[in-house]
Amino acid sequence: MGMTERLREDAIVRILGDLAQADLGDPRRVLRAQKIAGRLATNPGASLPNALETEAELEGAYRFFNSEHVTFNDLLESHALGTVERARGAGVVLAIHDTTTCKFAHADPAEVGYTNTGKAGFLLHLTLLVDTRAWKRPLGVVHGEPLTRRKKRAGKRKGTKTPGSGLKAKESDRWLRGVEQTEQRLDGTASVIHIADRESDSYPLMAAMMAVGRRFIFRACHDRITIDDAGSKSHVRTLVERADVVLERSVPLSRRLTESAPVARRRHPPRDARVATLHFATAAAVLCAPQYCRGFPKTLAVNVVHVYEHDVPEGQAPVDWLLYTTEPVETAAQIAWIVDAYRARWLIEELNKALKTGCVVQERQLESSTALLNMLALSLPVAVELLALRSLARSDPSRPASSLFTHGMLSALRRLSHRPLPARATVQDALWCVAGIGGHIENNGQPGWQVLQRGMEKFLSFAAGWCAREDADL
Ligand SMILES: [Mn+2]
Repeated sequence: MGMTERLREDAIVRILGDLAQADLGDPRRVLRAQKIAGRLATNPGASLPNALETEAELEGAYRFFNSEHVTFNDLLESHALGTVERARGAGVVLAIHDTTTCKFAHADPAEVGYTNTGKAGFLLHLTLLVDTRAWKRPLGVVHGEPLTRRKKRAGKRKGTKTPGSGLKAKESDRWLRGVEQTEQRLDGTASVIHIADRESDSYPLMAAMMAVGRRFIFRACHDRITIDDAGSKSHVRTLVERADVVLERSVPLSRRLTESAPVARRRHPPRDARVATLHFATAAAVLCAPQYCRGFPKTLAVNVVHVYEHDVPEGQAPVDWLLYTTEPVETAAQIAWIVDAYRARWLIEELNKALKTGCVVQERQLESSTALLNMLALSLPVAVELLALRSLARSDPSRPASSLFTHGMLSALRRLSHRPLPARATVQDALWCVAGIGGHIENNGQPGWQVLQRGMEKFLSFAAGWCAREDADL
């Protein structure tokens, strides 16, 4: 895969600065880590042999990733400390939690672990901190936890969980571990709102968080039972469906492609790009503890925000989110803020993609989960900075394109693109041209990661030749 965008010097300085704090037992190892990270940062998405300049460097990198003295946690730790520093003074930060599957086609599952489908890979649970000021700047990852299944899942029947074959029993506790780790690291320097998708929906999780005053916006998976003052019970959905619509909003939805796994397809049906009119309704709900939840409070008082869509085009699944939150829902502004905060969850999806489209998944020389995780840990800060760049282009599209690309690259882009690039091009103009090169079709709405990646790949290989010719004059 080609690189996506070019990282600016300040981003690289941040990455290397964080690594300087790493405790790897030997300062030479820190230097090695910085050297590799520096190469990855100036060459994001390139394979290791392409990113590293000499044979000696490449061998050094393989030795580093395979070293018994280097661990995922130690490498992540320095980035997490830097992230906390960046969160200082941010006031309110979002902590977005998510679990993603990392697959390694070249690897042996007996060595790196088994995915759901029995292929080689593991799960990675990450917590991304996001600034809520001017634009939603991703600050970095404060918690990362690999989850490795050492045995192939037995049987294919739905819902079968043979003990020992799947995830460890308390693996669902990863959400709470991520929350508590984040809070501990920040230690009050910023106020945190935790965000997660349907996978996190758990009464014990919400109960444990509320007991110590944690704030959250979680998407509901189950339609839970609620109880009112008079003691009568109903479902959460019934409550919000009775509530008045308090806000309406037009929101552009991006196109979503079909996913290969049937479960994923059911959860995330493919969708065309469209502008959706979303309706927002809220209710205060007192959730009843499910039967199996012993030792937890019998009820939990939360606010519920329902975001949904009428008049959906034929064949498209309507937007329908049920959010549980500790945040107030008294005014339209508060409700809009909650939904916007939840929508910032796309950042972690993008981070996962950026991380996985990089060299990590293709690196054939790394065969153990330890080495692959070390590689992931060094790639993570690079992926965060790439994400920040894209997120800035989204939120401040009128910035000059020259803040992203050199003069030579812009002239190469102008030459290659069939879409016109204005003289004083903005970041948005440049990305639009790149998307066109990647085969983006205007009617499909905003270009996605893949089309940009493809366009960027073509553009960069063209620009490399173009700029080399210009440099030859120097
Ligand atoms: Mn998820």
